[in-house]
Amino acid sequence: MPVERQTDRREVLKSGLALAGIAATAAMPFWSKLVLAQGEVLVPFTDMPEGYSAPPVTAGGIHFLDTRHIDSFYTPNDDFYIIQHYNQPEVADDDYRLRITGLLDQPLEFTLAELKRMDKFEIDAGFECGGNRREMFHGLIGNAKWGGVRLRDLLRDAGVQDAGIEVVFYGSDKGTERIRDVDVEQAFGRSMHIDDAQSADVMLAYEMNGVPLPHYHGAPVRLIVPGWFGIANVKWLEHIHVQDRRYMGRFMARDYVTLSKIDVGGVERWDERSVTRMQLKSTIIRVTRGNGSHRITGFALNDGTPLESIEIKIDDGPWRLAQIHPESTQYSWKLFNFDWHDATPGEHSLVSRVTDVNGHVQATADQMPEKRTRWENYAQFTRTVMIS
Ligand SMILES: Nc1nc2c(c(=O)[nH]1)N[C@H]1C(S)=C(S)[C@@H](COP(=O)(O)O)O[C@H]1N2
Ligand SMILES: [Mo]
Repeated sequence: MPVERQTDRREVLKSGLALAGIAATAAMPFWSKLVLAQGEVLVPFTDMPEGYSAPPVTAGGIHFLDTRHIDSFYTPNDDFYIIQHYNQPEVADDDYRLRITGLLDQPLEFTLAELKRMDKFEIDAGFECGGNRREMFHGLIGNAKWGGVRLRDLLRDAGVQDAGIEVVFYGSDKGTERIRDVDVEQAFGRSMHIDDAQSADVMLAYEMNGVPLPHYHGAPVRLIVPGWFGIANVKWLEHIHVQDRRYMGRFMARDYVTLSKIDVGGVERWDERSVTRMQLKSTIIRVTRGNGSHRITGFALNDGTPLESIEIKIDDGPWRLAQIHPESTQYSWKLFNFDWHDATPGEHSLVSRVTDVNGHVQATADQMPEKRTRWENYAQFTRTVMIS
């Protein structure tokens, strides 16, 4: 079947939505509220266990969304997913210090008050855990407005020397790691190439949705790397170090490493690479019924490349264009909906796919590389529902 998609570059460029990373064709004349209307009810997924629910937030625990209940563009702070690999350190605002060290003209140290006096930067960014997966119906996701300072402003003031090519970010949470046969204490650490670290969107956030960063999300300061998987966003950030060689800590080089068989310059190789930029992905999260019609809702995430379209396929029908939520911005999640007017009683399969402006289309399960690790699950995800 032909894809319902018209690309008129002029239209796209004219539209303010193009700046928000959405092609004009994917914008829509209407978008009803994310909150269910009076009388609108969830249609049961037959691929979901009866009584399914997401666990509540608990100290030290992990939390994920019951994606059927997403009803706001910004995820409420107390429902945003939570993942940490060590402890959840408590850092008092007054005791907080951020140190920037390494191959710099001027090593720097900041208090929280000093960071707050600098030029403020805000950005909408949604992200998912690299380990997000179907078992939790892809609920390791969230979208927030982050407020803080640009990392590149701090790096500029510190003066990165030519030899400084790698920027390492350490949290104040620590654990014991067995490396070969030695136990050593390690802080949570991640790194980036200096060019990535100096991009205009990378920031140190002390606010989440307009209030101070909550404890579980890394208070008082965390890194936010828009367009990257959650693992990049180091919480409880206390130390940034610029060095002349690759950092090979657990979360860069051993864990959050995708092992997959891919084409490497014409040779099929088992490749290992760090989980970094988000993959092109969309997922259907709910189906509702109200006012005599059905509505399919979902989310899409990617690395910030503008989107061309999000489409829905019902059973063996054609791909049909879904509508993207108008608040969407380049790095936010893109919530989408599709009004399904011709639903018939019985069980149906539903799947979404997202396409970016470079023509990359979300992979089907069959098109996914052979993969042996649990990270980066971005294949098209078929859901089944029972229409009564
Ligand atoms: N210091 C620290 N930062 C961390 C982690 C961690 O264990 N320690 N977990 C990472 C992972 S794997 C994810 S998915 C995100 C989750 O951020 P959130 O808990 O605010 O949603 O934080 C990242 N930052
Ligand atoms: Mo994660």
